[in-house]
Amino acid sequence: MKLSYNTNGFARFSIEETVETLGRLGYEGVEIARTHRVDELNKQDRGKLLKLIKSVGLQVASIQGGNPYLDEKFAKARIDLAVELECPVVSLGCGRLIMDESKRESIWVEVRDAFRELSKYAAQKGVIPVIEPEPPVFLAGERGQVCERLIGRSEDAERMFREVGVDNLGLLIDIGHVYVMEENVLSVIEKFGKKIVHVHMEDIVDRMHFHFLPGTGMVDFEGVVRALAKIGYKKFLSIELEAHVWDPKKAALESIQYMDSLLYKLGLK
Ligand SMILES: [Mn+2]
Repeated sequence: MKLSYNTNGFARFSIEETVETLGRLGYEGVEIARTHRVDELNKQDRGKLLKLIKSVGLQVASIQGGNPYLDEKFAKARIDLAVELECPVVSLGCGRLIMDESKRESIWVEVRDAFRELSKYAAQKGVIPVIEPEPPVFLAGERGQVCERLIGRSEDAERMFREVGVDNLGLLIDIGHVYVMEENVLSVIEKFGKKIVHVHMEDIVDRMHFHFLPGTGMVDFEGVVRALAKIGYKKFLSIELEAHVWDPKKAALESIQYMDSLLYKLGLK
C-alpha cells in the first residue's frame, strides 16, 4: 500500500508547492481535489506539472471529478485530465443532497443515469470512476436542516453498483465516513473486496464528521490496514485533512510518520 495526500488540505498553496512538499515528506502519491483547477492549465503547463510530479517521486493517485449530475462537462474534463496526468482513478462523489425526502427516488434515477454515462466515458479512456459514500450534512440557515446524501451507507453503494450495471464503477471507501455512519469498517472492507479501488484516511472523534489526523481519534487503523491487506489491496491510502489548511505541512508530516510506522509494524513497509 502506498501513501498519498489530498490537495484539499493545501488549498492555500499552489499545486507546484504542494507537490514539492509531499515529495520531500516521502509521499508516493498526490490526490488532486477541486481546490486545484489543474484542468484550467494549458496543455504545455499540464505537461510541466506531470514532469514535476514524477521528478519528486510522486504519481497522481486520484482526481476529484466534482458533481457529475450537476456538471457533466466538468466531470468529463477531469476524466480527460486523469488520462493526461497518468492517473488511474476519478472520484464522482456521493450523489446529490436529499433536501426533500419525497424527491429521493427521482434524484436517484437522475444520478444513476449520470454515473452510467460517465462510467462508459471513463471506460473508453481507461480511467476507473469511483463513488464515495458520505455522511449527512448540517445546513445552517433560518431553521437549520440535516440532509442525507444520496449515497451515505454501504447498502446505497451496493444498490448503485447493481443499478448502474457496468463493471468499471468502483468504490472509494472513506474510512472516517464509515465510522460516522456507525457501520463496521472491517465488514464493509470485506464485503466490497476488489470493488475498493481508492481509500481515504482520516481519524474521527465522537462520530463527528470532521477529519482529524490519523492516530488521534477512534479509528482502528491497524484493523483497517490488516483488512485491506487481506483483500489484496495494494493501491493508495490517501490522507484527507481538508480542514487542516493553516499548517498542512505539519499535518502531512505527522500523518506520514504515523502511517509509515503502522505499515512497518505490519510488515508492509
Ligand atoms: Mn473523503
